[in-house]
Amino acid sequence: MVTSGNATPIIINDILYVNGWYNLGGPTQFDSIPDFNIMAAKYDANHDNLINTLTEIPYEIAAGKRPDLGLPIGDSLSSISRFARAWDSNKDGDLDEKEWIQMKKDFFSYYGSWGNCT
Ligand SMILES: [Ca+2]
Ligand SMILES: [Ca+2]
Repeated sequence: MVTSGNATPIIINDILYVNGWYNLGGPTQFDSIPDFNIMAAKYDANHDNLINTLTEIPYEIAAGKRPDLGLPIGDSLSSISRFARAWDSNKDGDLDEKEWIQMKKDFFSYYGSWGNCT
């Protein structure tokens, strides 16, 4: 994942200001995360109605994507599989529906209506 600084940092009144840009931070790069029932229907390999955070989330399901960059997939999307374990509140290795919904809400709360968190 690429990040870059775009301007000269300055200090005003002992505060350092740095302008930066996150490659997947704009609303046009935001992707939607499927609803839990769609995930369970497509990817719940062991049919326990839970989504295993290590084995049942395809890398391509992402919070943000930049296919226009022409970079390898690992450099052009922010996969949910990298972050999902943080929402495994009972630490059983799986996300149940409640945990999945909370993850979607948390991912998109900062971006307001930019993301699809229905
Ligand atoms: Ca499962
Ligand atoms: Ca869990």
